[in-house]
Amino acid sequence: MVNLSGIMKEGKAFYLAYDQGLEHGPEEFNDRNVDPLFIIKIAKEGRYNGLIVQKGIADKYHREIKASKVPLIIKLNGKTALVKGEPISPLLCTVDEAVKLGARAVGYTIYIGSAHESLMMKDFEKVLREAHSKGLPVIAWVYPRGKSIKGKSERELMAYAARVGLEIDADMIKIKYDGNPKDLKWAIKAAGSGRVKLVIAGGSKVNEELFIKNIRDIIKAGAAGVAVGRNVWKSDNPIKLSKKIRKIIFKK
Ligand code: FBP
Repeated sequence: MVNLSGIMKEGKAFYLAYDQGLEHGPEEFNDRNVDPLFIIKIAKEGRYNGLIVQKGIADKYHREIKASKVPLIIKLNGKTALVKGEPISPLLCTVDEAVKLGARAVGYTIYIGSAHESLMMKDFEKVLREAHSKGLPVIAWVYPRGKSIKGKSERELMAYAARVGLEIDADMIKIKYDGNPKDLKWAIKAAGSGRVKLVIAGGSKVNEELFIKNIRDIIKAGAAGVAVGRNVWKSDNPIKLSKKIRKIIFKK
């Protein structure tokens, strides 16, 4: 098992995700949050213990990310939202490159259920082996997608995503929350009741009250933390909101 202390504090994870420029495109942004410097400032002032970006931002904003002292998590694969059909997320950055850019951990997406699932599983295995040989934790984004998941319940899919993370030996699993704390408790059990840390994605922007309620429920259910993006950097006051989330996660 690799050491997670570089990206966790007191066993908790509090990450700011900013790979949506690739995954969704600039339509997610406004004049303020289109600028990576604005995000780095939130990560620093909000005292996140991880900033998740693709290699391009890690490279072009290397100086500022380093100066912020926020641990860097590089997402190694990705795709745009423009291609339709069964999703596949190709590798865009190697573990070696991530290490050179100063990453403390790497992230990798697997779309379970996609017709291309096996290719992503195979790449994940290589990434895991390389990362572990360098003592670097691997966070698996496990998202059920594709035609084959139609008709399956959200509870079933969320627990399956969590279990896949345990089975493939991810150090941490990032999944989407279906909004039901009971289902999340089951997913946490499926992931070995804490043997693999579970972090939850924020999702598209919702009103702050609901967002905070979800974070409370998520932490109460036993998740290790959150990796949030849009709900924070689209907020009118991202630092204030970050402080609220921090308080729920760290209870201080
Ligand atoms: P958000 O908190 O903004 O949802 O970010 C979490 C995340 O996993 C990002 O890392 C990623 O860009 C995005 O969601 C992918 O979302 P989707 O696959 O649903 O388009």
